[in-house]
Amino acid sequence: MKKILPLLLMLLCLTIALAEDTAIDYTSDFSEGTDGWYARSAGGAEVSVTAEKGLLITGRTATWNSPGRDFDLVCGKTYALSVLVKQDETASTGFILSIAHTANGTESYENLAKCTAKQGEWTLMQCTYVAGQYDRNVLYVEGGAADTSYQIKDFCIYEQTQAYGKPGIPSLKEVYADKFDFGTAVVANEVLDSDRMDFYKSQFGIFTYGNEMKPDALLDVGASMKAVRATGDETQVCVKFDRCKPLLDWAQKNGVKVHGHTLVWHSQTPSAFFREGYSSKNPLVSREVMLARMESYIRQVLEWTNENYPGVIVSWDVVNEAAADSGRKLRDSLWTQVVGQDFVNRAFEYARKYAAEGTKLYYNDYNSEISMKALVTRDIVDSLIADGTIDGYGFQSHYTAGQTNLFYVQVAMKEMAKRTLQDGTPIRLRISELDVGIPSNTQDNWQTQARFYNELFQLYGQYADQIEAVHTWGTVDSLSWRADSYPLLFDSMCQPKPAFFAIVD
Ligand code: 9MR
Repeated sequence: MKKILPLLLMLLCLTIALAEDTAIDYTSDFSEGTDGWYARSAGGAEVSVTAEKGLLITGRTATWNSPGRDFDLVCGKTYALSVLVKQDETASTGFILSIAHTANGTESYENLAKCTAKQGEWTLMQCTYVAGQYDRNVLYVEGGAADTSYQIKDFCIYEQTQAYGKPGIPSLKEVYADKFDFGTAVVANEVLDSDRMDFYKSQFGIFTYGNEMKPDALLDVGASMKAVRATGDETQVCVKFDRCKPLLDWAQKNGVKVHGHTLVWHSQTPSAFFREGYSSKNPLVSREVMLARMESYIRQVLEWTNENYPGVIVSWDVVNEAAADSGRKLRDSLWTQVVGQDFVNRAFEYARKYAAEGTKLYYNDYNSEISMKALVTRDIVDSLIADGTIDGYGFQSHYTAGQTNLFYVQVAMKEMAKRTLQDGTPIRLRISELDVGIPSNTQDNWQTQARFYNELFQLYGQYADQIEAVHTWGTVDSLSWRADSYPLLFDSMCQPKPAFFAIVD
């Protein structure tokens, strides 16, 4: 054993050294050539090095033509990216830093960061990206009209290797354990980073997917179209669950709860769902067919999740954002056009029919602190209470420090909290998508944001008996849907911000 030990140690060091070598830490260097960058184009576009040591793309004939480079990204690893871009052709032009990834021969795209570059000014784009499961990853910068020429330089990408969070910080879920569940929403690739998820698990007790359980993720339009063709039955609905499985698998394995978002919504729902033969060119189906499709979709989603992940999904947003932005009425949508004014009631009726016993059913909406919208959301909730199908209301809570008036938030909560369900219990409340934007990432704004979060949580404390859960809509600023407003409790390096300490201290 004594003889083998040094050998084993050597092997271990070698493995660590090799592993470290593979972590990307790259800055573009155009001093001796194009450094592996090339023009993404079907021919015609070219890249060349300029006197400013930038990389210029010329001869573009399509908007997707762009300077790109292949990178070996590792699934689940988090990368920090930045690049400077400059154009000399128009007063100002928008640019996007994007990734083209390929899996099983199919290329797909994600936009990672945006900027507007004024004529002649080097302009910065930066972001964080968690890599997905792909065979090839090409990072590229595109923008301007199809024939605009532009330069990039100082493209940096490095793998974030420092620990998530800070040792010894309090845990949100533990601090609020006697009041309500503390949760967060994740974007698809976050779930692939096991270290990140371990940290999230130490902070949060309930998780939501930002996009992967919405109708556009679960409805299989192609298969539904084929099923209608094969049977002549317009009520056929086919669903698929590949996109939502990673979080559900992780939650099941780790004994963590999930909140489902969302069964019925006017947005992120393919318009083909509402049309004959699932073809976007065809006329809308009848109310009867649409109700049958709605019931079938809700039944299949709830049955599949109940069978495969019993007890994991404890609550659902059954309908999201049905209230109009102005006027005391429902929002005009394909749901109201095809089904009519009772589509929310029908969705809850079906959800109640197929949900496992004890699953809490929520109606979820935004801006419910704003006068008319507050009335409509209460009208919707009242009609669902009369039907006996609802358990609670979700305040999305996308706020902006300095703009959102906390007094109205307080009034909205007080009014909603007065409602009693048919069994005599008070309505459940949920803060479902909390984030608080600030204009820029400065110490002063961080403090203003911290005060806002602190006041909000004082309010939540007053309603702790009725609040089931508070979820922030994401964890780190750079992966938020409002990344430009730095609205969350952790910065892009997953370090706690003053807002975090303002609600745990
Ligand atoms: O966080 C989601 C973002 O990644 C999507 O681009 C966006 C598209 O609609 O939806 C975001 O989530 C929304 C949620 O589903 C409903 N309330 C508003 C949220 C922010 O737009």
